[in-house]
This record gives sequence, C-alpha cells and structure tokens, in this order.
Amino acid sequence: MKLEFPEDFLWGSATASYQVEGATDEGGRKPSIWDVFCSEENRVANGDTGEIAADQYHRYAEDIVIMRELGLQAYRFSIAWPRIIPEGVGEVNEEGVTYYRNLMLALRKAGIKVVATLYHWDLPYSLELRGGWRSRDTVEAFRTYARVCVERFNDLVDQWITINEPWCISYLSHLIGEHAPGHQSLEETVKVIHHINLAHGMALAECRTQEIRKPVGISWNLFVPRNATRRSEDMEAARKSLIRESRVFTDPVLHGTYPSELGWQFPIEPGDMDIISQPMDFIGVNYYQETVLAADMQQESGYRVVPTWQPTTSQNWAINQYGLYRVLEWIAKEAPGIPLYITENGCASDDVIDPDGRVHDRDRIEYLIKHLEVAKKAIDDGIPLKGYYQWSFIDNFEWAWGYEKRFGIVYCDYKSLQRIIKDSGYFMRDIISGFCEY
Ligand code: IFM
Repeated sequence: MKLEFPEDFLWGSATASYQVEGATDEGGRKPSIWDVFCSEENRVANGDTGEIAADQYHRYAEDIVIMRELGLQAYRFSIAWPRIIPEGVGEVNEEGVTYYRNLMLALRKAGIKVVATLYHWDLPYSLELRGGWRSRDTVEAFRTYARVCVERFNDLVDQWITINEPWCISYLSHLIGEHAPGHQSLEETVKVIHHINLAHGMALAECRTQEIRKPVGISWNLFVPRNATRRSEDMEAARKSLIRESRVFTDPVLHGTYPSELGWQFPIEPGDMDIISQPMDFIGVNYYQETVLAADMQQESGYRVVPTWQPTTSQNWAINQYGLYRVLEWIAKEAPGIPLYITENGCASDDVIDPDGRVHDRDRIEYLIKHLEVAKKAIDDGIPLKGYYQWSFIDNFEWAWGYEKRFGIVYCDYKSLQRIIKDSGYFMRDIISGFCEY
C-alpha cells in the first residue's frame, strides 16, 4: 500500500511551550497557572513539572536539525504569554521576544514554516489571581498580548493559530478540574467558554491589522460523538453532547450565535458576537479519539462515555480513525469552503530504547497509518484538508499525566536530554518525501 497526498499538502509536527521549553524561570519568564498547578498536591502524576521538560528553550537549534533531517515542512509551537508579558499585563519582556524571534529565524533558515499558536494554556499566574479566564479583563489582556505578538512576529510567522482547544480551557480546566486551574464549576465554565471565544475573535482582529496578512485560524478538539445504541435516548445524548461540547465553540465563530437550547447565560456584551464571528482563513482540527455516549440522567450533562471494543493507546484512548473522518466531514459541512488542517494527531505509547539504541515504536506507526489513510480518503472525497501536524515532535510534559506518557516521534531521555529519532520519525520522513510503501 502506498499513501499519496497532493504535492502542496503541508506536513508538520507540533508542540506547546509549557510542554517542551523548560527554563521556566529564565529569560524573564514569570509563573503561569501550570507552574502553580504542578506545585499543588495530587494535581500531576509523580509531582512532575515543566521546569525542564524537553529543554527546547536551550536546544531548539538541535531540534531544528532533526526537523530538517525528517523533512518536516512546518513546525507548530506556541508562544508562552508569561515570556512575552510576564505579569499578563504591562511591560513587554524583550528577552522573551528575542527568544521567539531567534527560534522563528532559525526555522525559516532551515526552510521550515513557522506556525505559531498564541495560547496553549500557560496563562500568566498573576492574571489567574485576578479571575483568570472567568474574568473579561483577561480577554482584554489577551488582546494586548496578541497585539504585541503580531507586531513583533508577524513578519516571521507563516500561519497564526489563536487558541488551542477551547474545550480543554473551559471544560477540562473549569468543570472536570483535571487541568489548571483545576476548578469544578459549570457557572465558571460558561463564562470561560464565552471569554475564550471572544479572545479568539480579538486575536484574529489583531492579526488583520497588519499590512501583510498571514493566515489565521483556531485549533478545535471537536467531539462528534457516536450514540452507543439506537435507543432514542442514546441518540439524543449524542446530539446533546455535540451541541454542548462542539457547537458551543463552532456556532458562535462560524455562525455568530450560541446554540439556544443550552439555556446558558453567556456574559455577552454588545458587539461580542461580531468580534467572535469574523471570517477565518482556516480551521485546525485536533483529533485523538472518538467518544461513544449513552444517556445517563444521573449526570448533569445527561450522558456518559461508555467503553468500546477498539484497541487503546497507552493512555487508554480508543483508537478509531473513522472518528477523524466523521469530525472532518462534520466541520467541512459546518464551514463550507474553509481550508482544514489537522493541527494535532498522534498517540502515547510505551516507548523504550532497545538494545540497538533505537526506539521501535511500531504501534505509533500503525496509529499514524490508520489516521493518514482516513485523511487521504477525506481529501479524495472533496474535503478541503490542506495539511497534517503530527503530535508531537518530541516527548514532553503531558499535562496531568506528567512525563508518564510519550507522544513524540523523537524520544527525549529526560535525564540526559538526549534526543533519539524513533522509527515513527523515519516513517513521517518517508510519508513526507512521498516514498512510503507499507
Ligand atoms: O498534549 C496535548 C496537547 O497539549 C493538546 N492536545 C492533546 C495533546 C495530547 O493529550
């Protein structure tokens, strides 16, 4: 079998600042909510922190050499707000600006496109103390931060991504409580949803102020769930979940309204919906697994996730590439004509260094093959899929799972910080070069 993609299909790999950079108290950076969350008891596996992570802050040059070796055409990373405006508002930290300009210049010199995400969860802690994303002031602060980034980096950036995974910032962090700041309140979650949607719109508007406009989009982790059975209550559960966990983000951005049946009081002010619904240049889809739902009236949501038969990754996430197809198909209908990118896809596996000094991560290769086959089918079926960013470039701090879960196509030895290209890295090289027969 040979996987052939269009000539102009963009191939990249992705990371995020807190997950790979380390150097948390260097270069003028101040704490983010994740530094504080990691210091709290029982928040992160083994008490791990992002203090060192993959040390990309000091080793980005080495990483770029590897990216080149693998033929990656684009690198998606995030800019850490606490490096650029360490207190969230106020003074700009020139050292932080220099760090990212150097990274971007090095990528460009290596012929690798620069794809910068403005917010991938490391909110400056001082803003959390003033209400975090529950407060509209944080949205205003984000607008200023986005303006600074656009002014300082737009010349070097190829694509902007405003926000990574609004669902995680709202539900996972403010309702489920698994991510920083670890709250469990529906009332807060409703506010955060609106503020994150608004922050996306404001950042997008900032990107539009430049004479040379770089493409801007958002990365959504969308749920297009399946109903466990054909019983009407399970079908209703899947429909409800689509509204509550996906449409609540996509409807305002794509159609300028919130789904009315939720009955939630979003803190909307005049003009907000126009800001949120400005046209985007592309949509980023992050996909890992599909959820299957059954009705459950014991839950506040009215449904629960049920087990499936599919094999799982080492994180216990069900491997189902057809779910990726369903998401792409759904969003392509919701946003006709808007180019799509898979901005994250990949899996955690129990990688080890074999006696030959290599990492033979066959299970990851199989995961990637399955999902790429489906991506190719989507293109063949007319879905405007333009690129694929594998998650992640290098093993890193996997949030509440700490360093237990490895997602990289490059292995990171957390003691020596040595990098080893895994077999999946060579697989990606072959896919990108167009010579991948399997
Ligand atoms: O590591 C995360 C990333 O930060 C956001 N998307 C999902 C990945 C895997 O859990």
